[in-house]
Amino acid sequence: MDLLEEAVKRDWKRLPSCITRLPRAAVLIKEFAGLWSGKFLWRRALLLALVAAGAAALGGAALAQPATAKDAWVRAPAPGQKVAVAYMELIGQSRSALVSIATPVAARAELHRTVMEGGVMRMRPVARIELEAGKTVKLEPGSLHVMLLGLRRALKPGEKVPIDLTVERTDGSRGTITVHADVRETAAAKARNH
Ligand SMILES: [Cu+2]
Repeated sequence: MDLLEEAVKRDWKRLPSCITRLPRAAVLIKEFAGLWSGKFLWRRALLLALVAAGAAALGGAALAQPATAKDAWVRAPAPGQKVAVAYMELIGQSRSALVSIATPVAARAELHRTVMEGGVMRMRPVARIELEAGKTVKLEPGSLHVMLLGLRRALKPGEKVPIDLTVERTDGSRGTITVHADVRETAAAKARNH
């Protein structure tokens, strides 16, 4: 074992990953160099294959999202209105929770639930939406919804609005899913406008 490999084995656990990637990359380059030189060809090829398989497995784990979203749409706001409401279906892939929402078209986005209190419809903020593998949570009119507050521009029917959903896994790590919500004009809005 040469000095470089020894240094990698000794230090990689103690250093931030951005730094440890450098010596590991150096080892990879060295392995490639060895492969091309033809020395211990089969052993080096096997090592490279293992490194590639390991990297693919790690990459796959990092990319696997704990949830997916579909059928996202935004109710087209009336002209001049600074607030819009978005709906979608969340499908859990593993135990997790939707913890925050953001979109470039609004200053902020909040999770809300519409509730009836003393015969009056009110909206209450929701801190998080719990998800489970195979469970679908519907954000729909009269129930859970996403409130887009402080719209930065008009939203036109037919356009798509990106909405970033931050989902927290049980280990506390977070992933972001971006959905593209259709801006739809509802029947009521059409009647008002025409
Ligand atoms: Cu609301």
